[in-house]
Amino acid sequence: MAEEQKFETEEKVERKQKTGMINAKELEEKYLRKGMMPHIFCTGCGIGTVLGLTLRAMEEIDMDLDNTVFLSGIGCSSRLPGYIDVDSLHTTHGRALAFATGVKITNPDLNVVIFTGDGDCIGIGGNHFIHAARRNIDITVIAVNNYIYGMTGGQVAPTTPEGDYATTAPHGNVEPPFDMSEMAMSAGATYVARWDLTKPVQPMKSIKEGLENKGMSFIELLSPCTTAYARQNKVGDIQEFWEWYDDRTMLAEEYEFEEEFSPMEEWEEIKEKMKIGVLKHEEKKSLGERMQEKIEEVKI
Ligand SMILES: Cc1ncc(C[n+]2csc(CCOP(=O)(O)OP(=O)(O)O)c2C)c(N)n1
Ligand code: SF4
Ligand SMILES: [Mg+2]
Repeated sequence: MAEEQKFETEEKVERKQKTGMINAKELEEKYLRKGMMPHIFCTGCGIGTVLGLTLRAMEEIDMDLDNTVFLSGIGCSSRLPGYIDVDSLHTTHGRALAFATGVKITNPDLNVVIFTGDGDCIGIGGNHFIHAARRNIDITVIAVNNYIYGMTGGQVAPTTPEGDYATTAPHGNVEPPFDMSEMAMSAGATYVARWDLTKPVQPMKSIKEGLENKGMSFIELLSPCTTAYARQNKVGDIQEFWEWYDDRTMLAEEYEFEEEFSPMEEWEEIKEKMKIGVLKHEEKKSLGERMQEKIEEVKI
């Protein structure tokens, strides 16, 4: 190895030991497929941030890339597996969890990770989502909630807040929105976290915990769609998006405190906010473990 190169490698190792971080260029070299740039995402879109956070989480746990598969359905967010240099399946709209179930059951040792959008996950894919959570299958679902169907130009999604605008709701959405994380928790997922992307470290930590959890992990990331959502809802720039998240979210512990102690009139306003944080983390047998036990039981 040339002296310069050797130095660079030692320097990288030392930096990683000190800070636990590798820089963006090193992440790109190690994890991204060559020839995929420029990417398809609009300026300011949060999906690239989701990718960066996922790669950092993978790096932190030294994920075995030869033993990992990424899956997705259809949507802007569902394009992500195409960028990562590991085996991947880009499936049909809403069906990534059905494919993932098959992959995990037939190859229990694989790390199975899904990128999905709010429309993909809880709209067309809602039924698969409920049953993957109910089974507590050992997969990690990273859901990009941008409150809209981004790829197809901005139609109402099941998560679109009431009153917000979309191409299919030009006078404001009249439907009550769906809470994906609440659904994941009540259906049986064992790790559930929700963060907006203004938080620099917490979402990465949750992706890491999700990857390590033995069971269904659901990480919902509130992500700006700077084109389809922002234009119709007059969110001018990324700064306004950050204020938007500040207005509409609250840390789970604070929310629970307010629920108990704030006067009724104040609570009426607060209760509409979305709780963010690690919302659930419990140990429960995964589908694979229960299947393995059954195999042992019926063995002659
Ligand atoms: C069966 C089927 N129905 C509809 C579509 C059209 N379609 C493609 S992406 C999409 C919505 C994606 O929204 P979301 O999952 O929120 O992803 P985003 O683009 O917002 O990241 C729709 C309706 C399709 N490809 N297949
Ligand atoms: S349409 Fe929205 S979600 Fe899709 S790439 Fe552009 S900003 Fe991102
Ligand atoms: Mg969406």
